[in-house]
Amino acid sequence: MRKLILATRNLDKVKEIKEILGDLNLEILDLNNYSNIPEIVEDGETFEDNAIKKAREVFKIVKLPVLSDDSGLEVEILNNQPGIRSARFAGEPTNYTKNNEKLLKMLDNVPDEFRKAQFRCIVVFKTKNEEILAEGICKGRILRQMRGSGGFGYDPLFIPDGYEQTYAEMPQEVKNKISHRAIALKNIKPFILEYFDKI
Ligand code: ITT
Repeated sequence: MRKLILATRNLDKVKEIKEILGDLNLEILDLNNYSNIPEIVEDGETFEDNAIKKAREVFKIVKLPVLSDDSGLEVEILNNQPGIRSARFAGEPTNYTKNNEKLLKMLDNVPDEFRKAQFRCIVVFKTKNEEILAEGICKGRILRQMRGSGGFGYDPLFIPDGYEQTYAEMPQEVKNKISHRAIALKNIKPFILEYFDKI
């Protein structure tokens, strides 16, 4: 039974994870398929804490291999804010446009050379006997206005180092090769493959 449960309700993440893990020949479900799983309170102090918590809570209920993703944007001059608060930066419920507007306002008078930022993603693969963590980081900078309509979240404001387009302007296949999420998943893929090849 090659079933993997994504410990997320965020459909933007689900879409990217499914595209990136598409070659693994797995049946991938997410929490939108499990209405009995309550909202998980993300009260950890790090991406690792939150990713582990999501993986453990979902595993307890589904008892199938679980993959969680905790991710966000760290802006250097803002002491790595919004960080673990990226989803709800401008308040609840998550609103990507308001989050981007708040970020732009906070960086209003900040010159280009101080607009360095990075996306970070921690993924956790949890099975009955194992709990494996992997990380992916993508460094770049924050623009002065939103550009592009692809992707999600802070994508219209983020240009990865070595590129001219924002995450939201580049083709999704390119984002899925270079992104923080792509790197984290590339690092954890061998462990997922090993598990499913063994059973
Ligand atoms: P789950 O906890 O259900 O997985 P969530 O959206 O609450 O969903 P996080 O707590 O990990 O997930 O917060 C992720 C936020 O970080 C997301 O809402 C975006 O604001 C930002 N983010 C993460 N990855 C991103 C990406 O690839 N592009 C743009 N923004 C991203």
